[in-house]
Amino acid sequence: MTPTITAFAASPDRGRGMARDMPVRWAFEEVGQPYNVRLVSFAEMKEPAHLAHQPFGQIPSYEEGDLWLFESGAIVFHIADRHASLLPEEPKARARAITWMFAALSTIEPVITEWEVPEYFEQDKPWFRERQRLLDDRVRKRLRALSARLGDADWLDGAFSAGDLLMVQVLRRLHGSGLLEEFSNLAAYVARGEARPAYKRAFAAQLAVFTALNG
Ligand code: GTB
Repeated sequence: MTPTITAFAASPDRGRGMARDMPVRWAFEEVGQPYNVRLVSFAEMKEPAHLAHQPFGQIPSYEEGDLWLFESGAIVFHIADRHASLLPEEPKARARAITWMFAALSTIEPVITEWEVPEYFEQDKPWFRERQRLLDDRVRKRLRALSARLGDADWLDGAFSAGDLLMVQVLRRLHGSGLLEEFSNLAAYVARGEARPAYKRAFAAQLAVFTALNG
């Protein structure tokens, strides 16, 4: 059965691949699983039909027969778990790759999300610069540790895995900040992820939604 995911009918990111359907699309493309997309408006996301399957009224959700999932990380894990190529077979290597999935979402993403708040919503506040410096340093602290661990390797633990997929997707949110570029191996790591054919197909698919709407 072909799974169906939900995505923004009109993504506020204007097709930059920042919404959470992007890692799910990317995972599908990596494993070669065809998928359908149901586009939803902000109003539809808050209706009972959607809330029954995504309790927070957000995208993405995932439907495959009578299985409904939400949380992009859980969906990426589900896809990776059911197909070869995004998680190693060997149990310890698999556990380490899953650890990197959690690291992306639990250790790296929170400091980036916190960093985005004043960046996007509070630039008019008198304390903006001071807060921005503080949050820049919190992001740097995590990037420094990640950069030290990655070293000159291509991926975080052996072959490209779902851990790298989520990590690259999270780090992409720093594009344009200059912070990523302070760590040349991390900037190269993100570029390597974005150069993957599966990433490019996923990016093009979500961009096509924006282009169809806006010309
Ligand atoms: N933890 C959940 C997951 O990973 O699935 C988070 C899901 C989530 O945040 N979904 C957002 C959503 O549905 C879209 S992706 N928001 C609508 C709502 O809450 O009412 C977050 C997002 C939105 C916009 C941009 N952007 O414009 O750049 C980037 C990311």
